Amino acid sequence: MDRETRVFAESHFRGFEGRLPSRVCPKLDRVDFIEKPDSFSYADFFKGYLLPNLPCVFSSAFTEDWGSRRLWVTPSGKPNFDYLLQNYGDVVVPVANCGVQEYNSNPKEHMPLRDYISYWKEYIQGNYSSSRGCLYLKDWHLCRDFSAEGVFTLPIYFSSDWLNEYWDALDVDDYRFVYMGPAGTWSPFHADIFRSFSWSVNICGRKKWFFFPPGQEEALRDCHGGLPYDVTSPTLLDSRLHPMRDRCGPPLEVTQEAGEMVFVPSGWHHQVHNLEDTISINHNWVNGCNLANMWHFLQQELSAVQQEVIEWRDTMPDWHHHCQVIMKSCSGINFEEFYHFLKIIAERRLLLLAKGMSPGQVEGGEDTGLGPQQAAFDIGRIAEVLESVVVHPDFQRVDTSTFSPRPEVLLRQLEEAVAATTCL
Ligand SMILES: O=C(O)CCC(=O)C(=O)O
Ligand SMILES: [Fe+2]
Repeated sequence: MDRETRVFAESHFRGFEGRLPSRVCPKLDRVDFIEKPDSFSYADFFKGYLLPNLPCVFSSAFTEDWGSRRLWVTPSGKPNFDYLLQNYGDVVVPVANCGVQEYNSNPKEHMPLRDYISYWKEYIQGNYSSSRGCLYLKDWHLCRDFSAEGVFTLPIYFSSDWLNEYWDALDVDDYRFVYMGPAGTWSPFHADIFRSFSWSVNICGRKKWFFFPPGQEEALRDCHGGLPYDVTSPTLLDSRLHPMRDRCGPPLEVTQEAGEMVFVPSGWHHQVHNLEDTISINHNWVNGCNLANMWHFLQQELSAVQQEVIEWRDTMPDWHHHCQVIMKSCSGINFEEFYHFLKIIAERRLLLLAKGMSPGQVEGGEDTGLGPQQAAFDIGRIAEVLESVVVHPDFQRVDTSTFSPRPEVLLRQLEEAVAATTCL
């Protein structure tokens, strides 16, 4: 990141004064298409899409040199089943049944990739129908199971990715996925985990996306307050079932072709349909631009848990602690782990700046690859969110006595670093 972009970004966030940036969205009637890699810089993406939280599509030129686009695909553009079987046949993958609705999602089972590919071939032979239903391989952690070297190259635009940086540092999990399925498979209406961003590249095939800017989903709720499962369903036109539907504009529609890369902004609800046999690589990611959205989402999640178990509040001595335990099991993270996430990223950035700012080492920045200006920006964003975390009554109830450093100490270190980097 260059200095001018950092100054621009910091004044962008100052302008919001604590309001959530993702809630402010201009009316859009189309999604920008970025044609040429050579004339589109990280700063262009950062200022044009990441900061304003707007979707865009990158042309297939951006992924031309990915190994998966050669090796996973036949010359006629279909999934290369033989290659996938030879290289990954034994791995056990999660598979969703698109024909069965379970709440607002689909039930999942696990099977070896070779069994899924047998099913897929049968499905094609059966004219895109099978007694086993419509099965979609979703959320396969390819990078956790295999080296993904040569499969894809992380585009620089998406390289400030704290979620995967955090999980890599802990060596437990990641948010890097492969999806594959025949024409007709689809992902129901949702916003991404923790209000993360996502990026998605079609290795082969085509997808149709329906996007709604943050907040618009409220008008799609049914008369019981539930969000729709399928926004293309004719039931949405029934005003008794969806009384606020006419307050929501039509979705932004995008058709993503083979090789193209879609940027999904934070908190935008979307629904995705595979129009052909499709394989995609999708990552979820969080950074300084959507960190406040993640924190806001976690507060909402805790409130929802508290509402569910409110009747026990006065009789259960450690009710607040139980709410955090339930939150962790339902959402995958609670306030304690969120602090740990902030701490890991903050300490890595402080270290980077300490190295980067010493004489002769200004170009140091090997961790994010984005240099000291990015590190300084990151520290400012973490400081702002941590300031809100430490005064939150439910965080104050968390036992932080064994945390190292204590949250107030980390906050002070960050504030000192912010002051020291103003003229960087
Ligand atoms: O491709 C799909 O089926 C879903 C992708 C998605 O929801 C995402 O990348 O956020
Ligand atoms: Fe998504």
